[in-house]
Amino acid sequence: MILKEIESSDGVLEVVDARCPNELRCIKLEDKIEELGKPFWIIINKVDLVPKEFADRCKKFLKRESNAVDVIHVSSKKFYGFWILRRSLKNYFKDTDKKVKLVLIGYPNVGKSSLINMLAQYTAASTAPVPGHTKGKQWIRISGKIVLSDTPGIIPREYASKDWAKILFPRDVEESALILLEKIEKAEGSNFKELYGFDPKADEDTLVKIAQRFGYLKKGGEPDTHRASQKILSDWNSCRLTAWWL
Ligand SMILES: Nc1nc2c(ncn2[C@@H]2O[C@H](COP(=O)(O)OP(=O)(O)OP(=O)(O)O)[C@@H](O)[C@H]2O)c(=O)[nH]1
Ligand SMILES: [Mg+2]
Repeated sequence: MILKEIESSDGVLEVVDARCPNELRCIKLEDKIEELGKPFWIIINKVDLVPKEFADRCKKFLKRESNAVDVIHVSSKKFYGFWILRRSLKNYFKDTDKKVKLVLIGYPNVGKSSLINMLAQYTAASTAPVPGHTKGKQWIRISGKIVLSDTPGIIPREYASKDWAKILFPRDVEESALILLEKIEKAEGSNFKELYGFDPKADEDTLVKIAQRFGYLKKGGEPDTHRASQKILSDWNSCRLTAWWL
């Protein structure tokens, strides 16, 4: 499904989360994109959630380690990055006469929809359907000839590493929360202590402490670690909880 979208495009915007940009890129898919002969950009979204020094270091790292045409910082929340992205795209396609159709892809929760909304706001007056495509599909006009599909491609579970498959597509929330906690425990920095009142540690006791702190108790007063796990995952997904690592 996602491969079809990529195949019928002229280029791909791969969105990653600034909190852990290298772990949330999909190298397997990048290789496929290259095999198909398409250019791709890595878009580091949510840069407002990490220190600037860290974001800059990630950008340098990804420029060196990947075959992306360019690596761009954006924050869909702060409306940052549109013009830099547009300049990079225009520059790459400057010798092309025909229309350029781009597709945006990324794992769940990296901010694909937010980013599309941000881009659409810059170009609100100029979104237009392109003939010959599924009815209802809208194209966001980035420049005169460059358009982006407003329907992002979600990278499926099969492409994710074992850890991220469990965090992003959770089945057993306690297990998922502990895997995320382990990453946060080893992170370069985080606001975990500010949010929960103690240092992050990937163990059952942390879930118990969170349950007690927020009053998540089962009948009989036993701490509800299931709800505590849901809280950690939801704070991470809603970006209240931040932590960063390469
Ligand atoms: N701080 C911050 N939060 C962001 C930014 N972009 C997105 N978010 C938040 O990240 C969460 C996920 O954003 P979405 O745009 O829904 O992500 P998505 O990739 O479309 O997610 P799925 O549709 O589930 O695949 C939401 O809580 C957003 O508010 C950003 O630049 N900065
Ligand atoms: Mg979405």
